[in-house]
Amino acid sequence: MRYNTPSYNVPWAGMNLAGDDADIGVLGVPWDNATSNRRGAAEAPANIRRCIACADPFTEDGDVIALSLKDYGDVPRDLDWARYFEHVAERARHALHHRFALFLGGDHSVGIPIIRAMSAAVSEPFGILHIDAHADLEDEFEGSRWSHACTARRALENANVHSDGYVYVGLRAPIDDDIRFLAEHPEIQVHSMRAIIDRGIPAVATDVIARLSAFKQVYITLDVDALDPAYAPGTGTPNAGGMTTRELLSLLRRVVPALNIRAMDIVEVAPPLDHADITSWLAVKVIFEMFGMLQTKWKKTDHDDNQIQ
Ligand SMILES: [Mn+2]
Repeated sequence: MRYNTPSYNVPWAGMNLAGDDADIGVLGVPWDNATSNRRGAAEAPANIRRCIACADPFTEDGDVIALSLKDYGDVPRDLDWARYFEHVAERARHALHHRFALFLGGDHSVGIPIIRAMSAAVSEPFGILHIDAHADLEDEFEGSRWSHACTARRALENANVHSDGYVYVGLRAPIDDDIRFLAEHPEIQVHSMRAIIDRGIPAVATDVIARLSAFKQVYITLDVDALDPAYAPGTGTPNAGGMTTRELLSLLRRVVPALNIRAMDIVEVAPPLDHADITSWLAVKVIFEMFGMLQTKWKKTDHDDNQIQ
């Protein structure tokens, strides 16, 4: 693909928009009824797409993003929470037909139907890399089992999600059930924010890869509040003392080539709480770098496959 025109106001920065055989499937889930503090995450999918339309389709290595992409749009608003989650799971199933699925939240509760759909779509257990300030292991929060504080707990109830395939990076805000559940499940790998600072990202990434390489497929759930509010201020439940953008990118740069990342969500971006779209642009950066890493990896594996044939 040749890139020769500035892409202002061009959907997906002029990436190759294709049909059902596209490399990547994208689904927006504009839902923030489950947030416990400040809302606004429902505006993220539209705002992230708006930012992307003003970006250039390059990675920071200078690679043009030449992957094909199908955008399934947003799951339309529905005030019936159960019905909405059914629709999310149904639409997620379509996005998961692609080689890589990208889900744009929404608050973190949208991970509940998406991970359920992922569990139904695969035939064996898959790993989850959960990057977050919070463990989201509450059995119930504010009277609901679908709070954004319950996402990991609900994820672990799926047939193909096992606690020994669950890895956290960035934790620094444990509460009630988080503390109890993690004490009862020492097999869950936890890299707290303090451990990340003490050990550094390369050592953490090595442990993440060692654990999750036992799984043929891995799902990444990225809550932007894993980052320090200095880097991601536009989020509903910020927590100081988090990762830098570069630490996050460094982690992804190590784990993505080493594991088969099948799908990813980016949740809790809340544009109304943001400043100068810093947090939406962070999401754009992560998305473009992810696409670049997948593209490089697929080019190599497809080439190797062809060599074998
Ligand atoms: Mn969080």
